[in-house]
Parts: sequence; C-alpha cells; structure tokens
Amino acid sequence: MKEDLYSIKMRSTRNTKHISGAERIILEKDMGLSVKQLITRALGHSKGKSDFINIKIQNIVKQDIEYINPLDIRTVITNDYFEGRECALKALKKNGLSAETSHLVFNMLKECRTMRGAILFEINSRERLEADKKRGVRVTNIDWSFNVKQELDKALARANLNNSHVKEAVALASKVCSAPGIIAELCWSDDPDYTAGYVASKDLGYMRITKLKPFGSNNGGRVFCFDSSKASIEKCIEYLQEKITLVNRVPVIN
Ligand code: WAQ
Ligand code: MG
Ligand code: MG
Ligand code: MG
Repeated sequence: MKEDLYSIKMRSTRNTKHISGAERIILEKDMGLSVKQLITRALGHSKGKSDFINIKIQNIVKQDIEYINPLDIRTVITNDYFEGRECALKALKKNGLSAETSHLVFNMLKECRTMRGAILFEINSRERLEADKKRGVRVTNIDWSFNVKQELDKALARANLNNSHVKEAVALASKVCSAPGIIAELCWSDDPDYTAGYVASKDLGYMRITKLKPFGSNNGGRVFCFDSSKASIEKCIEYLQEKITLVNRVPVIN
C-alpha cells in the first residue's frame, strides 16, 4: 500500500503578535483531523484567541526523510522555579558550558518573549547567530513517525505526560540535539499556564524540570547552544530549518 505523507504547518497571530505555531507530518487519511486540531489550538490558546491563522499543506517526498532517535525523557520535580533554574544551570555546565556562559544563556531566555523561533547562541564568541533576532531560528519538518504515534501516546499516558507540550518538545529537542554543532538546548514555554521546561543534549537526554518560571508569566523561549569549532553554522541552520526528520521510536521514560 502506498502511504502518502503530508506536512501541515500552522501559525497564528493576534494583533500581528505570535500566538501559536505547530506542525504535523501525517498520513493523508489523518489530514482532516490534524487541521481541525491545529485550528482548535490557535483559537483556544492561553496567550489569547488568534485573529489570523495560516495553514500550509505540502506533500512530502519519502526519499527526503531522515529518521532520527528520540532523546530519552527524565523528569526532575522541583518545588519552585528558583530550584528549577539551579538545576538547569548545573545541567548546562555538565554539557561543557562555563559557569559564565551558562548564566548568559539563562539571562537571554529570561528576557525572551513572543519569538516564533529560537535564539542560536555561539558558545565561544558568545554571540547570537540568528539573521533575524526578533523571529529567531524556527525548527520545522519534525514530527513523530506515524509508525510510533499510537505506542508513544500509550507510553506518555502511563507516565502522565501525554500532552502536546511534551510530545512536540521531545520531538523538537531530539532534532535539535542531532543537528551539526549543537551541544545543548534550554527551553521553557512562553505560555502563561505552562511552567515546565527542559535542558536537552545528546548525553543528558531530555531532562524535564517541572518549574522553570512563575505561573502566569508570558516570558519563555528557546536557546540552542552551538559550538562553531564542531560544524558550520550554515549546515546547522539548514538542517534545523529544512531537513525532513521523523522520530522513529518511542523514548525511554524515567
Ligand atoms: N523552533 C524554534 N523555536 C521554537 C519552535 C520551533 N519550532 N517552537 C517554539 N519555539 C520557541 C518560540 O520562541 C516559542 O515562543 C518558545 O519556543 C516556546 O514555545 O513538560 O510548549 O511551544 O516536558 O510555548 C517544554 C516543556 C514546553 C514540556 C515548551 O514551548 C514538558 C513549549 P512553546
Ligand atoms: Mg508553539
Ligand atoms: Mg509548542
Ligand atoms: Mg508558546
């Protein structure tokens, strides 16, 4: 049976400010359902109801797909965001960032709000590398393979983690950490009702931290830490923005 895959990308705004962006790579038969889910999300978002929704649908050439492994998931429960941030700082240092650079990464994210993409940070020169610093670098063409989606839902549900934040963030972080030259990512959501975040790297896996910001805060985003001695920035950005990647198995969840 020939299985046709489609990419569906949604982005939405309110008064021209970014509200939500999400994508799916799915079988043709699931297109209607996915579009519906993405519209529901844009209209019912905790950042506000979108007044503009853009949906793009594109057929995918199978030969272009790269299958990647997921990062394994671990959850660190913290009492408050101060404790959470201590924990995330330690994790960044374990990934080879100096104390000073780790603090810089943190301070950038503390000041970050309503970007569509991520900050791309060079850890030696300590410069930001995005061409458009308001928008950032947007990772696209990433999803769980349709072969593992059902099993993934079950595994996440058993761990009480079956929500779209977790599902999308683990897929995204798995792609980011397999990009040339990326050594770690720090993230917490800009959604006011979602306080969890993570540090991710190849060695560390996906380390969720239950509190990384105060409830109600609109502040959040992503910082990708890049080491230019390991790869060219052009290759890294091209991989993040263009390469069609599907995560090919269910992660280990601890
Ligand atoms: N590429 C690059 N940056 C992105 C992307 C993307 N595809 N999507 C979102 N961002 C950036 C952008 O600046 C957003 O404002 C910010 O990240 C936060 O996005 O419990 O839900 O979708 O394990 O609000 C992490 C913890 C949740 C999940 C992250 O982020 C868990 C989340 P959000
Ligand atoms: Mg989003
Ligand atoms: Mg999201
Ligand atoms: Mg958000």
